Amino acid sequence: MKTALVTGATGQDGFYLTEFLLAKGYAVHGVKRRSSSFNTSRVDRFLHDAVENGTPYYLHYGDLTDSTNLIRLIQSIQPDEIYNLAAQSHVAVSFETPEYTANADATGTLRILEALRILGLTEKTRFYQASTSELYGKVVEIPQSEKSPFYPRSPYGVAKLYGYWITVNYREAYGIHGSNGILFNHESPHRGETFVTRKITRAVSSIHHGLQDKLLLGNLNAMRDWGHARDYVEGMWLILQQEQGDDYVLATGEMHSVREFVELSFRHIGREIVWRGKDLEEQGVDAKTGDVLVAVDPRYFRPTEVEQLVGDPTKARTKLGWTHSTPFPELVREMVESDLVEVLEEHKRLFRDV
Ligand code: NDP
Ligand code: GDR
Repeated sequence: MKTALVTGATGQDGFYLTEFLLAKGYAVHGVKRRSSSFNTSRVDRFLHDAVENGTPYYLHYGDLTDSTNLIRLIQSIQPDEIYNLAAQSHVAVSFETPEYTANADATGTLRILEALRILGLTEKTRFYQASTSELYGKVVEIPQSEKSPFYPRSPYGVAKLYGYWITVNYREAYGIHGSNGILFNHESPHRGETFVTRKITRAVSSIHHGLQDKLLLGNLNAMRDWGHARDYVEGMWLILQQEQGDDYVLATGEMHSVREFVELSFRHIGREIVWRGKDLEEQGVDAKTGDVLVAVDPRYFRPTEVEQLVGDPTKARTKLGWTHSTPFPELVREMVESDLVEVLEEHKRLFRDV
């Protein structure tokens, strides 16, 4: 049985990757950080299965900012594969907490790689780094491939740039089987609620149930290459199954705007959006009733924005045999349908005890 260590186990990708690796017969050790309230809702089902059915799933306290903890964990687990998914992953928040973001996302990556060196695991353990399309930032070529130049536009992007290069450096300097997955945006019903896609699908669902009037957003014109997280975790695993460590773009090759995501989400609840006004005054209005359903709020603008990203996944397709399998409209539909149920359940839970 192979053993995998997954940092960021409680996040969106941590959930899908754990599900995938358990199905492949791995023993999975997740790392969760300490939090004052519960942060394991995505992985509770694995914990339950571990107790009830003996599923080889283990959750450990840990933090990417604590090297002693990482060394101890890696020493006791002796993993065959490490997937470093942990990060302060919110681009807008990284402008507010730049030093912490660098500590977790940049130095955190170094801490794991150093742990492998200190523990003499450079030959045994394969390492996956969660790199990102945010590395391209201010885009100079479209679509972006493994060969496109990087120009990060946020403290998050800059921290991840370090994570990318330190992984390449440890591969070249110490022969570690280290790889970067340069993943373009991937979403799902398990996406964090403050990323734009989930914020939209939750708001659309709340509006449908009469629990919210309108949705406030920042840059409606930003364009992203959005895929489904379930497809992308398979790519992560394939990357670590290759003979040599290497760097791969995982993307759909299609680009859509935030505006399109909004329109499509509202269409699922039978409401057609028309756009009125310009810039800060812009509003999305219900075509039939004239109700304002979307408004622009400058609080959600970023000091420096990444306007458009679209990836070229040719290398992943030809070398890994990887492709995404969820078309954009299907992704939006799945997220809206899931939130239509979840938002209502949350609301009922909230008012049940009052
Ligand atoms: P999430 O934000 O959903 O998950 C991040 C995880 O990291 C959470 O489990 C979080 O814990 C944990 N974490 C945060 N800080 C620390 C820390 N200091 N020590 C230990 N754990 C920490 O992100 P995703 O699942 O969406 O993304 C996974 C990785 O992939 C991230 O590194 C992200 O930057 C990167 N990425 C994501 C893309 C995407 O579109 N989703 C695209 C490209 C890259 P907690 O649950 O307590 O918050
Ligand atoms: P991103 O994702 O920054 O691409 O990073 P996010 O969903 O936060 O933003 C996408 C685009 O939408 C615009 N936007 C808004 N974004 C948010 N969060 N909230 C809003 O109200 C809003 N209005 C417009 C943003 O300006 C942006 O252009 C994600 C994260 O998962 C990273 O960790 C990962 O590395 C990249 O994707 C690839």
